[in-house]
Formats: sequence, C-alpha cells, structure tokens
Amino acid sequence: MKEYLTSEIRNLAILGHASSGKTSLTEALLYTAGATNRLGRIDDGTTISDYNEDEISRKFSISSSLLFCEWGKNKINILDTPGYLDFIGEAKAITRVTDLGLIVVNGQAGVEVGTELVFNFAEADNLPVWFIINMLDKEHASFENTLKGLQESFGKKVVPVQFPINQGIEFDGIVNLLTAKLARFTINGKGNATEETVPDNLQQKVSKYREQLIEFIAESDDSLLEKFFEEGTLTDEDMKSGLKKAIAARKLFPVFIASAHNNIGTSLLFDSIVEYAPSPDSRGFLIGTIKGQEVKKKINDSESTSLFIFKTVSEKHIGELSIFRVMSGSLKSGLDLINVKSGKSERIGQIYLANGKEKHEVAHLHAGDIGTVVKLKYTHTTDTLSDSKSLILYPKIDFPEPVIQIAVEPKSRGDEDKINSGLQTLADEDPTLSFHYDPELKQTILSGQGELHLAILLERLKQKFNVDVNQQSPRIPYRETIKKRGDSKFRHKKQSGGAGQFAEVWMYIEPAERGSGVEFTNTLVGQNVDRVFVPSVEKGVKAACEEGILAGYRVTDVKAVFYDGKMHPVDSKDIAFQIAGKGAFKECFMSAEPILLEPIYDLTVIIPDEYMGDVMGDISVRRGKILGVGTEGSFQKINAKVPLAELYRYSTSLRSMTQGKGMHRQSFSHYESMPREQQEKVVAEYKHQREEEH
Ligand SMILES: Nc1nc2c(ncn2[C@@H]2O[C@H](COP(=O)(O)OP(=O)(O)OP(=O)(O)O)[C@@H](O)[C@H]2O)c(=O)[nH]1
Ligand SMILES: [Mg+2]
Repeated sequence: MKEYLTSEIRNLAILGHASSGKTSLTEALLYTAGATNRLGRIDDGTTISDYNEDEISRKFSISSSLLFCEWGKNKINILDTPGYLDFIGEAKAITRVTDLGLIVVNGQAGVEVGTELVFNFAEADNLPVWFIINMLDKEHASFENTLKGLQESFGKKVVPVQFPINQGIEFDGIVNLLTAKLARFTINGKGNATEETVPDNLQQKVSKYREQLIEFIAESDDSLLEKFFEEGTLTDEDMKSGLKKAIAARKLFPVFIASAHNNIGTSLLFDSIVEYAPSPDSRGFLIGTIKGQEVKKKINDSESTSLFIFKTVSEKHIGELSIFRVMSGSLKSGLDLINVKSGKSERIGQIYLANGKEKHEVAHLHAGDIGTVVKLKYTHTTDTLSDSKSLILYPKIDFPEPVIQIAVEPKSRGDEDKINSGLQTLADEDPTLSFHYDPELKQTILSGQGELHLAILLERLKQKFNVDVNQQSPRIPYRETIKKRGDSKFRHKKQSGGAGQFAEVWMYIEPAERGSGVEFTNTLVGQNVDRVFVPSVEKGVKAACEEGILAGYRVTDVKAVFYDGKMHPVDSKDIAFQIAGKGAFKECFMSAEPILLEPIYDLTVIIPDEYMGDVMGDISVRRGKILGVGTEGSFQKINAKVPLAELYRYSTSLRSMTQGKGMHRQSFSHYESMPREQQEKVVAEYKHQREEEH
C-alpha cells in the first residue's frame, strides 16, 4: 500500500439522523473514487460499510465502520456512523478522531433529533461541520425548506455553497456557487458530470447566493472584511482561503447537496474536501495529560508516537480488531508502545487499513492517519497507547448516558460466570453498554441506549458465548422511613439450654431530614447498661436498616436514640445487645407510621412540536410532574420529574409515540413518599414473596 503524508490525509465523519442516507452516501463516495466497482445498495445488503450480518438483515447501520479511498493524491478516511438512536452514541467517538463532520440531512424530512444530537457531538469536539442535504431526488424533497430548517436550528453560520437544478425525481444538476458553474449529471449512478454554464434565468439566483456567501466569508475575518469594504467583493483566491479558514474555525457551516441513491454530487464533494477540509496537521494542538498535567502535542511525524483507540470490534477469522488514530508521531509495525492507563506494554503487529470488512496491510502510518491493528492484549476502546518517552494520555470519551435498564438472569443455573465474562467482552467493545451486579436489588443490571441495542447485545451473547438469559424489569430501590416518633423497650432473653442471653434496649426514633440517612446516638446516663454494649446496639440497628422492615428495602432518614436499658451480670453479651438493638429498632419503626419512599427521576424529553400533547399526557399518566417546557434547537423540550417505577422502557414508548422522532434523557433526582395505593401494592408483593420463600 502507498503511504500518505499527514497533509495528504482527510478524515471525515459521516453523521446524521437515522436513514438520512449516510451509508448510501459513503457507498457512492467509494464508488466514485474507484474504491469499489459497483454501487452497493442498503436494500440489497451490498454496501461496503454495512457488512455485518445484523446490519444486512436489518437494513441499517449498527456499528460505525472505517473506509478509505483516494482522490487525487489524497487519502480520504471515511467513518460511517449509525444514526438510529440506539446506536448514535457511536458517533461520539468518531467526532473525536476526525477532522470534519459531514452531517447528512434528509431533504424531505429536514432537521431531525439525530441531526441536533450529532451537531452537539461535533460542537463538543470543536469539529468543523458541513451539511449535506441528501435525497434531493425524492418527489417531495426541498432544498429551500431544509436549508431554512438548518438555519433555524444552527444559526446563520449555515451557508449554502451549492443549490440544485430540477430537484425532485429529475434532480440532475448542481450549481457550484464557488465556481459559479453548473454540474450536470446523467442519472445512471456513475457519478460523473459535465460542466456547463449556468442558464440565464438562474444567473440572478447565483448572484444572490454568491453575494451572501462572499459577505459571510468576509465577515469571518477582519482583513478580508477590510478588503471587502474597499473593493465591494473578494477575489476568488481570497474567497477560497477565507472559506477554508472559516470552516476550520467553525465560523461557517457550508451546505452541499446530493442524491446518494443516484450518485449525484459526490465528485463535487470530493473536490471540495481536498480543497477545503482541514488536514490533520492544520487542526492545531492535541491536548492530553502526562501524570495529570495538561500537555499539548503537535500533529506531525516528528512528535513521539501516540495512538488513541476509539473502537474495538471482534471480527470473524481475525479476532479483536482495534481501530485507532495516530494522534502524533508515526507508526510502524513491530513498535512497542505503552498502554498509559494500565502501564502495560503492547507490541504493534500488522497494521491494516480497512474498507469495511476488507483489510489491506500497510507498513507505515503517518500522524493523523487512521488504521487498525489486531490482537492487542490489554487495550480497550478509549485507551491511549504512547511511546515510553512521552506517556501522554488522551481524555476519555463521554458516551451518552444509558436510557434503558433491564435485569438479566441466566436461563440455566451455573451460567453466571459465562454471562459475566461474555458481558464484559461486549462492554469492552461497546462503551455505550454497561452492566453491574446490584447487591441491593440482587440483580445483574444491563444499561444501554434502547431496547434494540440491548436485544442485539443479548443475541450476540447467545451466539458468541452460548449463554441465554431471561430478561426482567429491574427492581426499584425503594426506601423505608417513618412519619412520626416511635418508642420501644425491647427485652431479649434466652435462658433455655447452654449459656443464657439477656439484654434490654430502650430506644426511640424520629424522622430526620430527606437524604440524611440513618443516625444512631446514645444518651445513656447512669449504670443500667455498660457502654461496651453501645456498638452492639448500633450494629443491630444498622442490620435492621439494611434488611428493611416494612417491605425489605433499606431504611433511611431516621434518627435512633438509645437512651436506657437493662443488663444481666452474666448473660449480657454483645450478641444479646445486637439482637435487642435490632428488635427495639423494628418495634419503634412499626409504631412510627412507616412509609415507603420511591426514587424520582429528572426526565428531559425532546420532540417535534406535533407530539407535545401526547407526550405530556403520557407523562401525567406516569404520575410525572411537568416542570417546564422550552426549546432545544427547533425541537420542544419538556422537563419533568417522574417516579422511576413508571419509567420502565420509556424510550421504547416514546419512540413509538413519536414515530422515532423523539428522544429523552433521565437521571436520578431524589426520593419522595409514594401514594398509599402504590405503597400497599409493594408491601403486599413483599409479603407474598416472603410467604413463598417459607
Ligand atoms: N431516493 C433516495 N433514497 C435514498 C438516498 N439515500 C439513501 N436512500 C435510501 O434511504 C434508506 C436509508 O439509507 P441509508 O444509507 O441506510 O441511511 P443511513 O443514514 O446510513 O441510515 P442509518 O445507518 O440507519 O442511520 C435506504 O433505503 C436508501 O436506499 C437518496 O439520495 N435518494
Ligand atoms: Mg447507515
């Protein structure tokens, strides 16, 4: 394989809402560049990017994939990301390691929640963005409406550099505002165009858009603005260099157009990428840390080598494949690097470039390039590998918070270990999945990005690790507390057989502030109880609080006061006071109007306007309280507090309520007392379960 210098590399992230045509556009780009000799189709399962079996059968992307092609002397790395909300979190890693985000927008549907999401990902990584209005061959597609939507959502930095001719089913022309030329395509999927002059009746439109563009470029740079005021316009050279700078500085988001399906627009896009997309070395400094101290590194070959692993996949016949960006320095196979997090050494074996499942071996990668390597022993997604001379560590990626949790248990007994190691491997590959054993709930909890995400992972668990699990709803971590004071004088006495036991604990308990936990104190005076038994009583109280009294949940927000008692010179001992302490606390508790508290979650829902009524109604049915309504971009945003018990599989209901156009975030807020009816149900369930156990 040929080697490419840093300045010859362009790293593109293909981002966007589900089904906007990202994979189709990627395919068209690869085809136009000659990296493949047929234009694959999503609907036939023949694209290079969606090559996994589950992607082929479901007809959408599940995992991001690495591809590359050549345009002129440049190497274009393309990372096609999934847009389906369950998998869009993958894009979070991709915006970190690329130098330009191409956000694909469906020219019929306009801006969607996924569009906003990936724009935010790009913003967080300071990634330059271009918009591609796709599907302009569709009957009801509209460049103008989509552009308007983009400007409403992302502001006036969104500026067209192209506009369509014959949009709709006969879409075949693109006017390039930078050259003021028209590219006319034949609708045959080949992607080549002839250059024509713009017809007279469109000259005015071209002038209008070009003036806007020139003005905007001028405004992005003081020296250009000065020239613009003097001359009334900009030279082509100034316009080009100004545009390039404005893109890199995220002062301008140019809008391109395409029909991925008919392969219209890709050649123009490539020309612009080579000319205007930032190369890795033009992106300034990398920021990382060495032993906690912030350091900066240049993106070039003369720095010491460092890699950032942004994805791990396990592939048939190959094994674990780590996909990385050469952050700094250059990389040759055989090099020893250090995994900075664990301190362990890793030898880089064969390095491959990837085009979907196809792999090409390469000996040497330069700074900024993206490649893959197999069989790293200790390295997972988001790890840094560095030269031992300079152990730089790049920041972790904040993947989106999970929106769904389920509990799993093995179908067959004895499979626990297999499940754990299987889930661990899956979670190492996919950082948007997490799992843990919750000792309070006594369940293994799996957290992910949606129902489908978890379903696919459990399928893989079955296929790869040969273990099957039952899914359950996670138990709710209710809490127990009291509403008034309770008293007890509890005597524990055991005198039949062996050594006797005797203890008497006088105690009262009182409600304490929400969130304060359990406080134990003693106010003993006199000599009725030896102080050595105070810790024993406390132990008993803590044990009662852990076990729960009313319904088997932890006790909280109670102050317990041990104020007096009795003892026996021989039979009083630690264990006797523990038992009496526990008994006294339980008695106090049951006489103090015990209640259950339930966890309340902050819920943020983001939806198009037309679903407001339905979604708000549904939140009320879920016993939720709406705190406020605002906007996020062009979407409505609802903030509410909802009991966790009512949020099970909320993402699934929300998506079905909004035809997949809505999304939500949730996080723990606080505990609150629950309605009597609900409480009685939980207590009854607990009693029923206890009876079954005995
Ligand atoms: N008519 C038309 N159809 C298109 C175009 N681009 C994509 N499609 C179709 O739209 C559907 C979705 O296309 P994909 O390329 O899978 O979209 P995606 O953005 O990769 O989807 P996800 O990976 O699920 O996010 C497929 O049926 C494509 O054939 C286009 O420009 N015109
Ligand atoms: Mg796709």
